Amino acid sequence: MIEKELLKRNLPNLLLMPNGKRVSSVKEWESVQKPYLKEILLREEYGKTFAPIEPKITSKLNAVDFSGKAVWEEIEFLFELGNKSHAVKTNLILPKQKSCCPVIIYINFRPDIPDRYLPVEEIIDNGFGVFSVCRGDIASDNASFDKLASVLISERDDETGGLLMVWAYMAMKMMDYLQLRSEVDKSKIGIAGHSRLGKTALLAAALDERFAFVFANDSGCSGAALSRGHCLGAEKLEHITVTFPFWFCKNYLKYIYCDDELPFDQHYLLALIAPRIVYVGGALEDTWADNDNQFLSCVSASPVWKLYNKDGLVYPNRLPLVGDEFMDGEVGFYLRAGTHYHSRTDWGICLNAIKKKLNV
Ligand code: GTR
Repeated sequence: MIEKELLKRNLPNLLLMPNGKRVSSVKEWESVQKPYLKEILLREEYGKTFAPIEPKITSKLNAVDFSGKAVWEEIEFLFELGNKSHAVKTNLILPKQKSCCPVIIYINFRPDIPDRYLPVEEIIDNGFGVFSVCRGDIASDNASFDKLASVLISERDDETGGLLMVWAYMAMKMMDYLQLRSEVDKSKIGIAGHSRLGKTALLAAALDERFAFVFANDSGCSGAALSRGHCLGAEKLEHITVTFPFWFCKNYLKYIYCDDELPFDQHYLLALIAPRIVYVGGALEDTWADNDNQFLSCVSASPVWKLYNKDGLVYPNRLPLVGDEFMDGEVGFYLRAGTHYHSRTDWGICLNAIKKKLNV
C-alpha cells in the first residue's frame, strides 16, 4: 500500500548520484550525495547561510530559581557588523539535580517562560534543560528583514537565505554557546519547533551536525511534508510562496504551481539529518500540514538511515491513523487527535521516545 502511494508521487531518488550511480556506502553518501542534496535545497529553497559573526554574550538575569527544580538565566547575544547591531534575548533553564544534562533549543512564537507551546516544568521534570528564544526577537516575521536579519543581510539576491535561515542561524549560535557550558551534555543537544518553527528546527538540524535530535511538530509544507501529491486541503507552494515569500530565498518563488515537478522534495531535508534522530508530528485536524505527506517523507528518507545500519522509520504498511506513534526507529512519526498546536501530548511522545534512545 505504501509502495503505491510512493509510486504515485514519483519522488526524485535520494540515492541517485549526479553520475547516475546509486549510493552504496556511507562514504559515498557523506562525500558526494549529501553535499549535493544540501546544495540544491539551499540554492533553490532556503537560501545560503550567512557569514559567521561572533556575538558578544552577556548574562542579564543570573541564576534565578525556577520552581525549586531549575536555574533560570537570561542570556543576551549581541551581534555587530559594521554600523549595524542587534541584541537577542534568550532563556536558559537547567535542571538543578543533574550535573550534565541534555538540552533542547526551542524557537518559540512568544518569549514567555513557560508558554502554552513550551511546558518548561514538564521538560525539566523529564531531565532536560531548555534554551529558548522568540522568533520575533531574532527578526520580525514579515518582509522587513529587520533586527538580526538586517545585520546578516545587506542585499538579497536569488540565493540569499530567507527568514527560516535567519532563525536557524540563531539556533546554531545558541548551540555554539552551549558548547561552553560545563552543565550541558554536548552529545545530547537537540532542537524542537512547531509549524514554521518546526521547519526552522529541521533546517538547523540539517545544517548543524551537533544537533543529536530534532522534534518537528506540524511543520507541514516546506518542512517535513513532501510537496508532490499533496492531500486534499493541504498547503501548496502557491499558498506558502505568496503568503510567506520572505521565509525562503527568492529562487523558491519560481516554483509556484510546480509542486509536482520540483528538482528536489522535502525528504531531502530529513535525509540530511541522518543518522541522527528526527521525530515528525502531526495532528489529525491539521490537514493544512498534510499528515500523509509528512509520514511518506519519513518513509522516503529512511533508506539513508539504512546505509548507517539504522532503522529509519519503523511503520506498518499503511497510511497513519489517529493515535499512531511510530517511535521505535531513529526516524519517528506520530499522529495525535486535535488541531494545529504544540501540545503537551506532542512533547510527551517525543520526550518518552528520546529518553529511551539517549538513555536519559
Ligand atoms: C501557516 C503556514 C504554515 C505554517 C503555519 C504556522 O499559516 O501556512 O506553513 O507554518 O502558518 O507557522 O503556524
